[in-house]
Parts: sequence; C-alpha cells; structure tokens
Amino acid sequence: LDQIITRKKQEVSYSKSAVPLEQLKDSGFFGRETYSLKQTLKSKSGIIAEFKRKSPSKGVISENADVLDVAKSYKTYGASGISILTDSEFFGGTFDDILKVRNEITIPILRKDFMIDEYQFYEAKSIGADVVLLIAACLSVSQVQEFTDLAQGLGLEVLLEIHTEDELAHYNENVDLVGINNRNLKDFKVDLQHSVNLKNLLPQNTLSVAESGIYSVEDFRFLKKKGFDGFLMGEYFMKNPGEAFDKFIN
Ligand code: IGP
Repeated sequence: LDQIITRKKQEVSYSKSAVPLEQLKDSGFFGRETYSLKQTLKSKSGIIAEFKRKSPSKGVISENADVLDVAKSYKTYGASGISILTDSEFFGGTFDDILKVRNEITIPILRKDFMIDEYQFYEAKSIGADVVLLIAACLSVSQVQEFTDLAQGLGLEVLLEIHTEDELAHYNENVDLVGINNRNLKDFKVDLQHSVNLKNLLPQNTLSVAESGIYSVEDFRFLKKKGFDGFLMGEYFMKNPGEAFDKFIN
C-alpha cells in the first residue's frame, strides 16, 4: 500500500504539471447525466461489478477483455453500478476505460483509484464518474471529511472503504456509502465474518457494501443475509466473462 501511495503522489504531481488544477476546473466537466449508486443499490441487484485487468494480490486477471463489452454485459445482467479501476501501474486501468463507456452506460460509474489529492476529484468529475472511493487506510480522518465535502460539492457520491475497527474513526455521517473490504490490503487475506462484525458496529441504516473476495453464491448469500446492501465483485466476473448474475440474484 505504501508503495502504491508513493507512486500515486508522483503520478498526481505529473498530471498537475501537464494540466494545472485551475485549467482542469476551467475546462468544464463532462456533461454526462449523473447516476446515484445510493439509489440503484436498492432498485437493482446490489452488485457493483468491477472491471479489473490485474491486481497486486492476483497478478493478471484478464488482459484482453474489452471494457465496453464487459460494461454492457454488467448493465444487462442488472448491476447496480460498475467499478472501473483507473490505476495503471498496479491494476492495469486507464482513464480511457471510463471514457469508452461513459456515453453508453446508464448506471453509476465508480472511479476506483487511490484518492490522495484534491486534484483527482476534479479529474474524476471531468471523465464522467459518479462515485469515488475513499480508502481509510490511505487517508487521515480530516482528509476523509475534506474530500467528502469536495466530492459531494462536485456532484460525486462517496464510498468510504474501511477494513479495521480503528478505521471506524474515519466514518462520518456525510459519506454516502460505507464499503467494508473483506480483503486486508496488507496481507491480502479474505475474511467475510470479520466484515460482518465490523458492519455491526456501524450506525444502523448505513448503506453498506461488502467488497472483495466474493467468489461463490454461498459467499454472496451469506453477506446478503447479514444485511449488506451492496456487493463489490471484480475477479469472479472478470474470470467468468459473459456469465449472467442470475445465480446470485435469485
Ligand atoms: C473487487 P474482487 O476480489 O472481487 O476482485 O474485489 C474489489 O473489492 C477490489 O478490487 C478492491 C480494491 C480496493 C482495489 C476493493 N478495494 C481498493 C483497489 C483498491
């Protein structure tokens, strides 16, 4: 994680020198209609399906998948939203992946990246995202507050990701959704029960998303029964291209 953050800081400073923040703000934001993940989590399957080519924990997952084909099938199968990694170095994603789908896909798009600088929120808005991820493990409590205000001011929804009890301190009632990562980003271990325990410590009625390591109908049903509203799934769908969501939904 430290390595990712170091690299991310370099990337952001490079982007800023190419297109300064003031210029990015002036360029006007992409006029895509915005979609609310808070709403679609309830009205659709609850599945936030992810497009991901590779990851530090799994290596190459799917090198040649076409983002538009995948996004269209996710939408058709009833996804509440699509999560698109925009980190290149570690996850093989690009802004282009969002640019390619934004005009075709009428469900919320989550820009999935490591957000550490205000610049990235303007970027997210300018490429047409609806939702951004804030990872508690990468941010201070005050950064979470500050970035939540900034994101929402731009019309973006905020998914706050936590993994430990300590990170509950990063929660504030303004965040739109709370994701609990089943995977520990430090050692990559997956523990669903740990996430359930943590979810039970959140205020009731918090919209909660179980993230990562959901590989079977059993995993999915277990988390659903425990009251999670959303399910962020990447690897499973990337490795089973074109597979419908029926067995999860029904
Ligand atoms: C998806 P999986 O195990 O279904 O592919 O996981 C998603 O939860 C995972 O990609 C993720 C992630 C993150 C990636 C969750 N939080 C933070 C990068 C950064």
